Amino acid sequence: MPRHDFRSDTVTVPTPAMRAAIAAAPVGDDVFGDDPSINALQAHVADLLGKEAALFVPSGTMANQVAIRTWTEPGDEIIAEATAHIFLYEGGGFAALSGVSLRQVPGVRGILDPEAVRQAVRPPGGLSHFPVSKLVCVENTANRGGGTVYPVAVLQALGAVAQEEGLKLHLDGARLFNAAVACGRPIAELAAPFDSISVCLSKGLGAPVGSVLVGSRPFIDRAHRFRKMFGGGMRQAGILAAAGLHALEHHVDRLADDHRRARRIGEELSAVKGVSVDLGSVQTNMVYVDVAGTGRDAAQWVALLDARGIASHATSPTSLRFVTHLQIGDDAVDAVLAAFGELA
Ligand code: TLP
Repeated sequence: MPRHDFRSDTVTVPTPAMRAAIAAAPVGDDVFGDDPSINALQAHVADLLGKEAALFVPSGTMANQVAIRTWTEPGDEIIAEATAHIFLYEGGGFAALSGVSLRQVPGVRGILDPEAVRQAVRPPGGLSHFPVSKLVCVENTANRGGGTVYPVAVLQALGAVAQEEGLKLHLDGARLFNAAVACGRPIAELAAPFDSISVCLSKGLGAPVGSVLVGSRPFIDRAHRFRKMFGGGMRQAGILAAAGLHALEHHVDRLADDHRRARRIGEELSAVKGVSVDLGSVQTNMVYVDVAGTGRDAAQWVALLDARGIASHATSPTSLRFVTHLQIGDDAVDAVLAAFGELA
């Protein structure tokens, strides 16, 4: 039975054409700055995002953690949305690796309100009691929000708040290309308000490994030191960069297909008895499905679907997540809809 893997867009495997690009990649020792494929990728992503420089790192987690460490000192505080990946899913790295506290600001569908961020900033130069607010972290798309996309005006307002309050602004853009495709704006426009941005090549874009951290030349020069400290200085990793360059050339526009398929899952499942989907949150390649009304919990649904060759992920006792990606076609979507039709 074919296995349709909806657990995450991290499960993609390289296409034959990507494997050919990997095989042909010129490589060198990147700790010496000698890898032509990595240098080409870094220059290309910096240019795409309208920033001066970029740094290739093994994972989205490392890109975020290097950014946090580069902008802060122990005892500082960072601000993030209450369900941010940096807070929930990075092993407490902000505390362990940078020694900072994290102030959570609840958003709506994962989207921060700029004025709520302003309220969360510690009073400057005041009592010695407070940590020092240094950095605001934004996630676009917002994963736990449903894969939601920030309106450009909100990004600009966050930029203004950060500037007025004297804070730096970091973007966890693990799925920034999904956001750009969904809202039809140039990716540089979405990146413009930010001092640093991390983007992932190994999610919907389909590269096997790799993320890129982007910012000003002085920021990236300092980030180099922390990438090495965190063990992310790789050697002939141009074979990975070549996969990333291939993905950027061939797999960006097709993200619209992933979004269309997620939307179809959301719309059709929301009509199934006992199932509910917040359709307003289905904006890109994710669908969170509430199964509370079906008489089965999320773990039972995962097991039932698994027996039919469909892998999904329980994100709470009552919620399942389906993520569409490079290896999910219309047949896989049909299989999910048929399974719910028969089992619900
Ligand atoms: N997200 C993964 C899991 O870690 C939850 C997923 O399946 O969605 N930022 C965001 C917004 C992410 O969603 C992820 C991965 C990362 C960063 C981390 O990327 P990696 O896995 O490359 O460290």
